[in-house]
Order: sequence, then C-alpha cells, then structure tokens
Amino acid sequence: MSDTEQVLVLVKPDGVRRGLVGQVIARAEARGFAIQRLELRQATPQLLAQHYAEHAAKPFYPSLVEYMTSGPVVALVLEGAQVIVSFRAMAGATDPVKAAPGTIRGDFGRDWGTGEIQNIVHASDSPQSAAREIAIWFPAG
Ligand code: IDP
Ligand code: MG
Repeated sequence: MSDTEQVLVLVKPDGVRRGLVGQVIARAEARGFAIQRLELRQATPQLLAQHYAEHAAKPFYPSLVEYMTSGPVVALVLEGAQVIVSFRAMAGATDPVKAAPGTIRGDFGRDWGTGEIQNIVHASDSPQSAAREIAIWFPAG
C-alpha cells in the first residue's frame, strides 16, 4: 500500500540493560505495527557517527556515543501507515523528565542524576531520516 511507512526504532543500551525490550515491543504490537526486522546489535562509534551525524558537533556528542556503546541495542524496523509520527508520539519527549506519562520515555525513564539523558528508545523523526537510518542499520535491505 502506498501509505505504508517504515521506521527505525532502537531500544538503547539502558532499555536493554533494564529489561525493557519486551515492553517496547509489546507497545508496538499492541498498536498494531508489524515487526519487519529485529536484531540485537553492539553499536560502534563508526556506525553512530552515521546514525547521529546531525549531532556530531554538539557538546553532548562524546557522552552520547559512550551511552550508546555502553551495551547492546535492539534495532527494529516497524511498519504501518503513519508509523513514524505514531511511534515518535509513543516514545515521548527527548528528556524523560519532560516526557508525558503514557509514553515510553515518560513511563520508564527518569533523571538518574548522571548529567546525561538516558531515554530508552530512539525513533526516526521523518520519512527521510527513517530511510537513511534503516539503510545504516540494515544495509542488506
Ligand atoms: P530524539 O532522540 O528525541 O530524536 P535528538 O534531539 O535527536 O532527540 O537527540 C538524540 C539523542 O541525543 C537523544 O535521544 C539523547 O539520547 C541525546 N541528547 C539529545 N540532547 C541531549 C542533551 O542536551 N544532553 C545529553 N544528551 C542529549
Ligand atoms: Mg532525533
């Protein structure tokens, strides 16, 4: 169908470490989105340089790479109409302190007092970034 979209979702290292993979997948499934790809992966600084290219010059970038390489991630491709905007809404605001209850970040995230943002999930924010990110994480297509 022409209005079917795909989104790249990552359960970040804190989400995997805390045993929240199932909760994230359960929410995607409960919403009716189809899992097209699913893989446990160890992110490398090289892969993250592509994935987070827009943030490479930001002051928080080194700590972001440290966070994202602190353990395995679960990379998913979810599919369905409007899945990009839908899953972004399900993820909630970037800062889990500000994320609304009912969202993944608002239900499972908090400020851990470490000075860094640990927010459990990544989700592509547009059709362009979804296509770009899926090609980075699943280059074989
Ligand atoms: P998003 O994940 O909600 O799309 P972005 O602004 O694209 O948010 O930032 C990417 C990731 O970088 C965030 O999810 C978070 O892990 C980290 N990040 C963003 N802004 C900050 C910050 O100000 N301090 C520390 N980490 C940040
Ligand atoms: Mg982003």
